[in-house]
Order: sequence, then structure tokens, then C-alpha cells
Amino acid sequence: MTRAFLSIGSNLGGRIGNCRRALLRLSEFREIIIISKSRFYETAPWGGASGARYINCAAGIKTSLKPAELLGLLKSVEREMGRGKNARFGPRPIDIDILFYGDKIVRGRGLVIPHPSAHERAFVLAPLGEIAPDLIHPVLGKDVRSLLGSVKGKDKVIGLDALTPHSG
Ligand code: PH2
Ligand code: MG
Ligand code: MG
Repeated sequence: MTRAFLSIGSNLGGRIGNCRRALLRLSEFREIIIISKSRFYETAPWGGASGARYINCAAGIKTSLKPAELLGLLKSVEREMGRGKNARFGPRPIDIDILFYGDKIVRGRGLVIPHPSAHERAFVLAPLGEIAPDLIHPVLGKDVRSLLGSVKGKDKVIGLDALTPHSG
């Protein structure tokens, strides 16, 4: 089993419900055990034209799947939840990205781990910092706490305290 971290986001439809449903669906696979979940955060859209705000959270899992197999499973859950082929940064009911997979570095055509933008996205680092502040980025050699300390846009990432994934 390898410990991995996922980023989950939604900016279309019932955003919190979509993120919750993705976590629930992932927990149903015997190859995945969810070991930690961050709160939900409302975040300003990053990098694209679409103005719709996102809900984001992060989850720590243990998995028996190899990186490419995990990616395949995440894509199948995205499809199941109505994610079609849309523009790169277009609105989406659900997006599930692999941030880290152990301390493995993967540079494939369809899969790069650590996620190539993780260290520059406050909407990734704020939730991740809640569940894994000491996690070391295997390429940059810095922990999540310090990456979060120097990232821009933290003020546009708002934790939703009353609406954690734990509250049912
Ligand atoms: N995902 C994107 C593009 N921009 N912005 C926020 N705030 N949250 C996201 O999850 C997000 C984004 C592409 O995957
Ligand atoms: Mg993404
Ligand atoms: Mg994605």
C-alpha cells in the first residue's frame, strides 16, 4: 500500500455535494482507503477564463494501485459523475487530481507526479497543509507548510468550517 494525496474540486452544480460524492465513491473501492480529509474551501478560479468559484478539498489515501491504475480509476469516477470532455480550465462538476504518490516521481505523457502545479496553487496547498503539513515535495525538497507560506492568493481560499467532509 502506498500513501497518496488527492485534490478534489468542483465549480459546477452542487459543488460541496459533488466533492462529498466523489470521496464516498472512492471509499467504495477496495483498492483505496481514505485516511484523511481536509475541510472544504471556497476558492477563486485559478488560471482560466471561467469565473465560477470552486469548492476544493484534499484527501490522503492508501492504495494498492499503481499510479497509472489510480489515474484510470479517478477518471472513471469523474466520468461517472458527469465530467465530459471540456476545455482545460472550463467548468467541471468534479476534478480529482493525484498530487503525490508516496515520494515517487512520475513523468509520463498523461501523468506527472507530483502534480506539476501543486506547489503554486493556494487552492491545493491550503487544504493539503491541513492534513499533511510535513509532507515533503520530492522534487522541490520543501514541505507543504513552507510551500504554503510562500504561495500567492491564500486570501482567496476560504475554509468552510461548518461544512467539513466529516460532518455527514
Ligand atoms: N482547477 C482547475 C483550474 N482552476 N481553480 C480553483 N480555484 N480550483 C480548482 O480546482 C481549479 C482551478 C483545473 O483543474
Ligand atoms: Mg485539476
Ligand atoms: Mg484533473
